[in-house]
Amino acid sequence: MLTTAQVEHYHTEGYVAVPGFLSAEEVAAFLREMDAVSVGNTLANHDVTRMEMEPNQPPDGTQVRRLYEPCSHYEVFREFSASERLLDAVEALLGPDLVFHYSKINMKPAGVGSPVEWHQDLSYYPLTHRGSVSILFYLDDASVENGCLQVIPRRHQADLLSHSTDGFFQGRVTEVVDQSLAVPIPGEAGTVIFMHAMTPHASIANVSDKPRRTLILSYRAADAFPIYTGEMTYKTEANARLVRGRFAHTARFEDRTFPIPLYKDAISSLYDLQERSRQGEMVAESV
Ligand SMILES: O=C(O)CCC(=O)C(=O)O
Repeated sequence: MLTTAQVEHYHTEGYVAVPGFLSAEEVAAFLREMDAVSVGNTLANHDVTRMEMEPNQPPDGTQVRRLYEPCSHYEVFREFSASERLLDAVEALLGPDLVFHYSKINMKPAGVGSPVEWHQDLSYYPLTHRGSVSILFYLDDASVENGCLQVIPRRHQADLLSHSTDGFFQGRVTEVVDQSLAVPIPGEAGTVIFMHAMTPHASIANVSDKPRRTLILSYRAADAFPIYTGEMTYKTEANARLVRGRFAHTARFEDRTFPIPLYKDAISSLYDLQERSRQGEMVAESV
């Protein structure tokens, strides 16, 4: 359970880190399952419905960038996503009625792990209110060198930063981010970070010789309903399920206006979108 001070830190700073949330046995069980799922996949030949590979490796390279939706596909993660201990912590932040939204594992392999650029999670999936938390579990010791999470504290209550260029969603902040405000959150394996879905965050590429595998789960209050923004809403809602309490019969509204992500093309992930944005592909074509 979270302490009152931890809950307060979350609401004031936009995140709270809790060391030792996972036991060494839980971390080991997760890593075993991830190894079993990843084995045999290569850049040239992998299960595209279950994972994404690091692009900068030879065709027979085996470095996985992301495992999709572990809490829907694999029992050990699914059970964890509905576990009392975790839901008690989420309830302390969001209230008694909780919807599991999505999950993923970012592998950030040693030497090649892709960067994640500054963004706010709600820019991808606007909700009727901001009661949504992204929860990151370090499965390796995470340091600045292997790309631990960085956040900008106390920015979650302001308006959404711009994530668009020429009207098209870029999946990353498109205004200048004051790097001096960034706070890295290193932690040992088993550390969890509860991060408000409006908190700007990023992580650098992993140039170290140690992996930085991170399990990420998102939950929202049951009365935070998705705002329909097109096909991507179906995609981000595909695995949503009530995990505690009751379905909401009333949607709660918070912001009078909220930016809608307009996608230029279908994307496979945040990495794909941010990469295309860096290459300048996600802007209006010239006529
Ligand atoms: O893996 C990370 O460092 C950040 C993850 C993240 O922000 C994301 O996948 O949306």
